[in-house]
Amino acid sequence: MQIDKSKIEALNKSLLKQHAHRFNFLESEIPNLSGVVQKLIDFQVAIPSWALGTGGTRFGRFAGGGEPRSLEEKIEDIGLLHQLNQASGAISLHIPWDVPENPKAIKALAASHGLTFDAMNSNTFQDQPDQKLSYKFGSMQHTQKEIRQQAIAHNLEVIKHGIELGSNSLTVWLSDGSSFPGQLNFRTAFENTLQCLREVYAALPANWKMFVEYKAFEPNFYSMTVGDWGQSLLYATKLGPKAYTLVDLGHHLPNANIEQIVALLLMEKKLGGFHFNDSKYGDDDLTVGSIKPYQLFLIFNELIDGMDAHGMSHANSLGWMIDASHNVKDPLEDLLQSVEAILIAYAQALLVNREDLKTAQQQNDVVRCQEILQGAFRTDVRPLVAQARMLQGGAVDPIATYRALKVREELIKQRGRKTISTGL
Ligand code: AFD
Ligand code: MN
Ligand code: MN
Repeated sequence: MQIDKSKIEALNKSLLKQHAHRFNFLESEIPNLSGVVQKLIDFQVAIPSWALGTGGTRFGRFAGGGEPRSLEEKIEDIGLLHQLNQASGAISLHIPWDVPENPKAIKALAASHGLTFDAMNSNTFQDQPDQKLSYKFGSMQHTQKEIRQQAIAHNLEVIKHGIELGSNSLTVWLSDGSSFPGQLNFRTAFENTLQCLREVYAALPANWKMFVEYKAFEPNFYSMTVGDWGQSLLYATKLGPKAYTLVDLGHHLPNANIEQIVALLLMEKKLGGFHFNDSKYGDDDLTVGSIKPYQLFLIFNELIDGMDAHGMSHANSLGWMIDASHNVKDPLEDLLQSVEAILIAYAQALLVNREDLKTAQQQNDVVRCQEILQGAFRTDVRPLVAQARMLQGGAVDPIATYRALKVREELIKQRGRKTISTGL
């Protein structure tokens, strides 16, 4: 389904007076507001194809109803999000969960919804029914060469699908590691993995990037072969200029200073992309900004500082993606909230007066530094984000619009109540 544009406009109309009042107030307070709004318009966040169904835990899964049954329906769902928020203009595919059987048709369908293909994700953390060898003891780190070869071949396959769709990056997340001391020789595991990644790297088209995603623990609980940003950076550096580190917010040990990691990776020109989510304990994959919005703001503060220092485009030089999935909300409403949280944090960070901050830092005026950051963080920038959306034909209030138009009810009517979407 697609939403009738006039229905969005009609609902916008009823909110316009209040919105204008709030926006005008901000305009009177903040200089160069149109520059900020334009940056928000340009900023697009890719939606992962695996976040459109209700997630499960190892204890159970509760279907939400009307979930997409095919890649086509997933694209349709992201199209709906993009219609509402005008900021979800890309999809990130996971292979083999979402193999495009007819790439030309899939590409055309995505384009008809205004969507492009962001990073392709490979999967060597599960065994597929038709798979010859098992990844039970890892994939690229494996002691057996044939299994390492199978993992390489899979990644080459993923690149091939990506080329057909017009993607230009590959994200490799490995669940490789060990759950007990002594199980692995760390050095051999690293070297095997590096060798496999080198072969995949060699197959990247000239304009492609490879993102090496790290994770501190789970599914392995003693060691992960790409366990932290140091290890990822080591692989990326050894691989070459097309390899970068990918930061997934949920993949750190509790209380890690992610904003500092981001600052240093950017300094080294080795930050490739982001998986946004939020967490209280670990890889909880909760809605972006639902637990630690201040951390998200601080991350964006470093992102802007670092990207500006290198003259990088905020919109295009890094891969921006959501990687969240859980089991109690309507996935589409959840994704609307996540994108909104990202844009809010980005807008707040754009308001930081960098000259003033630099001066305060030089003078060791610690109190002033905090005032500057928190002054930006405590600004209610929601009217800015709404303005950017509205100028592009999106909804002033996407969730209210989604509910008023009964989108989920319509999807349930079309697809049924018990549909299950591929993914975790
Ligand atoms: C994992 C990682 C990785 C992977 C995804 C699969 O974050 O990005 O692709 O989940 O659902 O935890
Ligand atoms: Mn991730
Ligand atoms: Mn994760």
